[in-house]
Order: sequence, then C-alpha cells, then structure tokens
Amino acid sequence: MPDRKIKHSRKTNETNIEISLNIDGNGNSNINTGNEMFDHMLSQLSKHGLIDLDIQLVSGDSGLGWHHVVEDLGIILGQSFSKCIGDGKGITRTSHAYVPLDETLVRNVIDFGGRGYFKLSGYIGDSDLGELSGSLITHFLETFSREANCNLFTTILEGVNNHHISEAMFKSLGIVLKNALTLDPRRNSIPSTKGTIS
Ligand SMILES: [Mn+2]
Repeated sequence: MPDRKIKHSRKTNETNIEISLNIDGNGNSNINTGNEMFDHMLSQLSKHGLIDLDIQLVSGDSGLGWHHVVEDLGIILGQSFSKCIGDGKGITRTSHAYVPLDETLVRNVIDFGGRGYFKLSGYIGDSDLGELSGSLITHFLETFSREANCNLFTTILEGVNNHHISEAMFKSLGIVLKNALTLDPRRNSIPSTKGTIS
C-alpha cells in the first residue's frame, strides 16, 4: 500500500500554517487554527473520515476576520490531499453520503476525477457558528475542492440550526473523503478509462 501521508507548510504574508495529513489514519486530530468552531469542524472531518490531521496556525492575521486563515487552510489541505492521492491508482474515486443531525440533513457527492469544482445547494446562514460563518464555510469548501482537484456537490436538504448544518456538512465530507479515497485491493489501476485523473 502506498504511503499516503504528508507534512506540508505554507507561509505567506497573511498566514503561516503547518499541516500533517495521513489519509489512511484512524481519525486522530490535533487542530489549532485559533478559531474554535473551525477546529471543531476540521476535527469532524478527521474523525468521520478516519484521517489523521495535525494543523497548527503558527501565525495569522485573524484580526481581519478569519478570511485569510480559512482560505489558506482550504488551499493547504486541498494541496495536501492532492499530493497524497498522486496518480489515484487504486482509489474508489466517487462517493456520496447523507448525514442527518436532528432537524438537519446534508448530502455530499464527490468525485476525485482531477477537476476542481464546488457547488452548494441550500442555505447556511452566519449565526450560531462562533467566529466562523456560512459564507466562510462555503469559501473553504470551494477552495478545498479546487486545490484537491475534486468535484464536490454539497446539498443542504433540511436544516434550521446553522451549527447543525455546518457539522453535518463536515461529517458528511469526512465520510465521502474516506469512501472515495479508500484503496480497493481489486483495483490495480487508475480509475479512469482515459488512463489519468490528474
Ligand atoms: Mn457541535
């Protein structure tokens, strides 16, 4: 089995982030972005995706309202996934997952076909999300999908409480990541008739 782990860091004039990712992990996380709600969401992704994730915000201009931190995390996490996936040999490639949380129901559909695209259907507001917001979550998913080279369709089918909606979005994302990226022992080739997903 290939080693699908990476240590990656990104330093710009806006943020300095260090990340360590293991796609074939056990769901262990140590996440310190400085934004408690964002940490809570990324730990959902780790836990339900069986992904080991260590994220440290060394420095960031969070005084500007978290936009740069959330955006740069989308970039570095997406790039880390893309690097770990490599040519995609043996991956399942597509997956979908419905996740309910009380009054909320969210569906994610993903395809690691080498193209970056994100579409959100349904509505998430900005209240009840600590220092995060619906628009920042949307921007994170958009950035992540582009950098990870996956198509991601997130649909909020039901939901009133933004915290529940957000949590179901990240749980469901963790599950589709796990299922799409799990190596199928019968698949000894790249899952594309074109011969490439990069
Ligand atoms: Mn919660």
